[in-house]
Amino acid sequence: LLGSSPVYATTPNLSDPPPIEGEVVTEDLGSHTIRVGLGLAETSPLYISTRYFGDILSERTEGRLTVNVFPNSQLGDDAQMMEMLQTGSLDMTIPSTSPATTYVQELAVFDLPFLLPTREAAIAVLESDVALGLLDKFEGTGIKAFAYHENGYRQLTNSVRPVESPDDIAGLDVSGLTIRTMENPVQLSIWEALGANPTPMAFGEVFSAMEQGVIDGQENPWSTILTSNFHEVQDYGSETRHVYTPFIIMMSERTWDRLDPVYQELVREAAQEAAAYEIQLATEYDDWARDQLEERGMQVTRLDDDQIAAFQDAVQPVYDQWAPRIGEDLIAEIQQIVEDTMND
Ligand code: TK8
Repeated sequence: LLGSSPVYATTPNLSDPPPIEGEVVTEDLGSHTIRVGLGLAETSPLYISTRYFGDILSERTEGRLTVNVFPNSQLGDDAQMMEMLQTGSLDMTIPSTSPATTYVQELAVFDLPFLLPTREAAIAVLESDVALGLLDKFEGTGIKAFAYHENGYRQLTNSVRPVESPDDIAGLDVSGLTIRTMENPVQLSIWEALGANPTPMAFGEVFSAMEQGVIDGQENPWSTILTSNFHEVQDYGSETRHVYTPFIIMMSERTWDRLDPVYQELVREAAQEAAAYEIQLATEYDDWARDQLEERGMQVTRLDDDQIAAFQDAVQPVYDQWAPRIGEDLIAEIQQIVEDTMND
């Protein structure tokens, strides 16, 4: 369960969604209610953009397609919701790539630490043919994947001590931090390399695990840390930016098959438009969320380049261990996009 405090009244100066234009399908091609399950809270950029996704669809079908959004992991966690797509008991979800590697192993490229150094490069990668090609690999799983959304740069929080270096995680004279990781073997390797006691866990259980002291900390983008009220149980944050993992907007193939091809095309387009809006919102939310966390009492440690380099050095074994399995060529292609973007 997520924190219990009321939804925040304050939100950043978020851009309004782009006006919904495009052709309206006036012909009755059937009525459908599409249920979308999300792990994050109602205040998250992801929830806001998913509501926009629904608005686009109902606008363009004169209300024949409607979207109901279920936030806060109330229908299950990422892994469970993907299984529900396969059986057809849920229509859509937008999970992180990390648990989705169960279906498409190559998506673990996004789990590699410090791969996408700037947001500009990261977004170029999300929109690239290389990354979009990975979504085609869901073929045959019972899931149709449409587009990436931003989750964002992941940052470390904990309830024990400020963290400036991997040594602070490992603890020299004291015990190492117990850190919740996503359910993914590369994530586990990262936190082992940093000297933590990594504990894989579904996102929906993280708040209470921290509240009960089962774990010392977790890592997620500032926006998720804020909108999930993690600062209520985490005194320290560190701006590590160690991983940039995206979300994927996806649909049950059973639902897809029930839709008229005209509606299928609308769903695909709306997913892309929602993704573009979400990436914009997530970008606007990020620094603002960090500042809000500080205002709400979290001690946030900024790290300089040398300090970040110490984290980078410590996680080098993760590349040695995983690059061959993820695919050296795929990694090189992504690195090339990053380089091209940075040289522009
Ligand atoms: C939400 C998750 C979450 C992810 C995690 O369903 O598990 O920490 O960052 O946002 O996908």
